[in-house]
Amino acid sequence: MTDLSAFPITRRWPARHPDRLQLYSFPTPNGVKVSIMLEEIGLPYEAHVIDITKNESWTSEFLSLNPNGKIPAIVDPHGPGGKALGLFESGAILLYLADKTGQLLPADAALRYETVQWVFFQMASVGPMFGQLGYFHKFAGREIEDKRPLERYRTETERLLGVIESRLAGRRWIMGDDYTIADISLLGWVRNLIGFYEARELVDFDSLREVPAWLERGLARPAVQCGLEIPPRP
Ligand SMILES: N[C@@H](CCC(=O)N[C@@H](CS)C(=O)NCC(=O)O)C(=O)O
Repeated sequence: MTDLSAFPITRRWPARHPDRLQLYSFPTPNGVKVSIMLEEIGLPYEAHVIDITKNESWTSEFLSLNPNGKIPAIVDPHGPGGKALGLFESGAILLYLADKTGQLLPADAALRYETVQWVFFQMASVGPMFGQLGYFHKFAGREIEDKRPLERYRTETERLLGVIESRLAGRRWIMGDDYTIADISLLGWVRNLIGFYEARELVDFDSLREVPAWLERGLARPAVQCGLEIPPRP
């Protein structure tokens, strides 16, 4: 039987199936990247809900796995060299799972780096900028009278949507015919922007052609539908 006792997180969130990959997450745009990926690749896993609305990602047990206090994080009992591996940062986890299973990341070196480039684009630009737009449009920031921060993130979000729109022209997925981790990294964020953040009109989403069609294709995938709900909200 696999022993995960070296990971203090398992004391608060015990593994019922320690030989399965352990996912610590919440169904947010960053969290669902990993659950969608796991559903797509068919790797057995056990999902633990880390309720970020109750600050559970700031508990000492969670911080022992991710000192940055953010979901998602994983423990793979069957990591490199057969040793258990803990990992945080959704982009790093997507790359790890793609490498581990040989799925959703092209084997050709040039195409691989092109895919990684789009994952980094999501991590460095789309996530942080859309997230700030959400804060200033829907959450506490909307009370702020000075609308310059909202305007700054609205403009930047529209610009980033334009980058994705251009990339998708003539392509079914970000990398063309093949659905990859680049799509997985972006789908939840674009969905969240027009859904949970209620920014559809604000960013003139309906003026786009390629992005809405790509989002619809992505959301039609059974693994995406399933992953979006994992782990279920308490
Ligand atoms: N760059 C990180 C960002 C993770 C992140 O921001 N997670 C948010 C949820 S989407 C979180 O855990 N927030 C809880 C908090 O800050 O209290 C990643 O992609 O994994």
